[in-house]
Amino acid sequence: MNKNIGILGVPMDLGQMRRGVDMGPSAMRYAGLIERLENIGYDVEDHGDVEIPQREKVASTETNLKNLQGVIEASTLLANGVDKIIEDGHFPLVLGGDHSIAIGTLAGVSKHYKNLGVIWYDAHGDLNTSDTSPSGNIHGMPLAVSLGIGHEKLKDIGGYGPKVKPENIVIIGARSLDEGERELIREKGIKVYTMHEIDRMGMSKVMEEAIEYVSKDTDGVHLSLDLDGLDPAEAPGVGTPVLGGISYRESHLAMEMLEEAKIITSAEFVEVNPILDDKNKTATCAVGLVGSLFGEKLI
Ligand code: B3U
Ligand code: MN
Ligand code: MN
Repeated sequence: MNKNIGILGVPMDLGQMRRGVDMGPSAMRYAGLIERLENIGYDVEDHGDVEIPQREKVASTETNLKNLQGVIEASTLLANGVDKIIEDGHFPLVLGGDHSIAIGTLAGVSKHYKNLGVIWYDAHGDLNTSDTSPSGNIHGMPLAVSLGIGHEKLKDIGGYGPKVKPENIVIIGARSLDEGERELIREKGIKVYTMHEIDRMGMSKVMEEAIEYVSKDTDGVHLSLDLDGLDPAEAPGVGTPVLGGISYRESHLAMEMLEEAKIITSAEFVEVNPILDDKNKTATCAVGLVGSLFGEKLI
C-alpha cells in the first residue's frame, strides 16, 4: 500500500434529507483516525474539508433531484481535491458526508485509471435515476451516475464520463434495492453479493471471489464503504438503517482481505451521522475498519 495518505473531509448532507451527516468527517477524526494511521506507519496529510454550499442557498424545485445545484458544486470541488492528492502520488482517503460524494470522488479518481474497479459496500444499490428514485435523494444515485446513467450535469462532473464500467463493479451487502435498481443490475449484469450470499457462502469466500472479480483486468480499485452496509446494531449512526446487515467482525475480515490482496488504490467511508449515533459508535467502527484496510494487525 502507498505509504502516503491524503485525507479529504466532505461534510456533505445535501444528498439526503436528514441533518447531521455533515458532521461525519469530524466524528471520524475525533475517533482517532489520523493517529491510528500514523501508528501503523503511514505519513498522513489532512487536507481539511471541501466547502459545501449552504442548504438554504441551493434549494430549488427545478428538477425532482433534491439540492441538485449544491451537489454539482461540491462534487466538482471534491473531484479536483482528489485529483490533486493522486497527482501528488498519495492515496486518497475521503470521509463523508452522505454517499452522493461518491460522484465527486470517482470523478477525481477515475481520471487516473483506464479501467477502474469499484467495490460498493452498502445495504443499498445507489443505482437510482431521477425516473426510478422513490425519494429524489441523490445519495441513492451515485453508482448509476458513475456508470453514465442519470442527470447530464452529474454524469459530466470532472468533464468526462462514464467513470466506471458495469463489469468492473462489485456490490457487497445489498438488502434494500428498488425495482428500477434491480432492473439496472439485470440489464447491465452487475455483480452483487447480497446478504443471502454472505450468509450462505460466508464473508471469507465472498471476498475471495469479489477480489478476484474486481481485480481482473482493472488497473486500480476504489472502495466505497457506506456504513449502512453494516448491521444497525453495530453501526446505528446512519440515515437509512436496514436490519440484517454485515457484522463488524465480517467487515474487519473483508478489510483485512482487501489489505492482503493489495488491490485498493483509493477509498471513502460515508454516511456516518453523529446525531443519530450512540456515543460515536459508528465513527469508531469506521475508524477501526480503516485500520484493518491499511494493515493494522492484532498481534
Ligand atoms: N434506495 C432509496 C434509499 C436509499 C438509498 N441510499 C440510501 N438510502 N442510503 C433511495 O432513496 O434511493
Ligand atoms: Mn450508499
Ligand atoms: Mn446505503
